[in-house]
Amino acid sequence: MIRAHVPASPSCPARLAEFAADVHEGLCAPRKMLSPKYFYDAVGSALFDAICLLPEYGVLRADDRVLRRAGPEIAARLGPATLVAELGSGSGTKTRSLLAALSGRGGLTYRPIDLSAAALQRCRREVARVPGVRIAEVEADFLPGLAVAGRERHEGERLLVLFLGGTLGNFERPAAVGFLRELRAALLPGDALLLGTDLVKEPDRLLLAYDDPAGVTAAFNLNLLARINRELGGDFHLPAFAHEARWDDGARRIEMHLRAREPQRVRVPAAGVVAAFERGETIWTETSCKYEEDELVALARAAGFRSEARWTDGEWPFAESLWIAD
Ligand code: AVJ
Repeated sequence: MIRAHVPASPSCPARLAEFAADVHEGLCAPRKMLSPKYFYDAVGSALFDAICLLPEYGVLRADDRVLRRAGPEIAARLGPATLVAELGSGSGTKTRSLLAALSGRGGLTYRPIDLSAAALQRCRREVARVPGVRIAEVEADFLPGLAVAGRERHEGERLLVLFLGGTLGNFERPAAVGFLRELRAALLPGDALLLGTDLVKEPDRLLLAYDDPAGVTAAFNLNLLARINRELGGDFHLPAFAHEARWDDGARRIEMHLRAREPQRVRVPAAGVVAAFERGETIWTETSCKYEEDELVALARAAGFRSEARWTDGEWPFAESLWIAD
């Protein structure tokens, strides 16, 4: 077997230790699982950008359309003097039009927060073209990153947090409320959250979006195992796992799994793991909850916000909600 000895994008030592600990916990659990936040190394971030180009995956285009349409109204409602922080900016393509609308009346500071240094580099290039925007990247997880970004706030300035693309869906519903409460605790009354959520739609459309015929999503999912091999010295044999997307109607969520095609044993030395797989056993790698529009107001209230406005896309049902911290 040919093995690359150089990681595609090496994590810093502290990050690597956390990755190792999470891989240990996830692969030793009775139901094996890995966190979707580890999808986004340099390769995974590029594969996600490719997913967003797929005709079957309407999420990003819907987000982008709604933001273009609502941008001027969002800017008018929020007024000038805004510090903008984005959780999980990725390459920032969908954010550009909104930043342009917001910076119309004077300069603004934009703090994209992402775990992927590669994505942040691309984000800087994308946003550099928007006049009046000063960009200062934060390479961190969401809430620690938000704490860093919030420290930059000037007297009387309002903080606008962007959480776009439907990423909230990665939390199970109860965990989503918990996360939004923690986010609220990092804000001051009057601060704003612009939240993108993918909406419930026909299961067939969703299944195609998460299991596209060209296999890009399969590659995105399998890259998580490749990353474990690269960064933690694992010996996952990728062809022995199959990508799988399922729709859970009761929980209104897509699940992504990696299914072992045959019984096998996998070693991940840097995580101190030897994991045995039965045939057909899966690693649960992602949850993507889909929301009903009428859940969103209650969600705002439960998290300590009031729901100020909402815009939706009809072509690919998707909602953009503007919430104000109480
Ligand atoms: C970036 C979390 C919004 O759940 O749709 C895309 C990630 N996973 N295809 C999503 C993803 C598979 C995406 N989010």
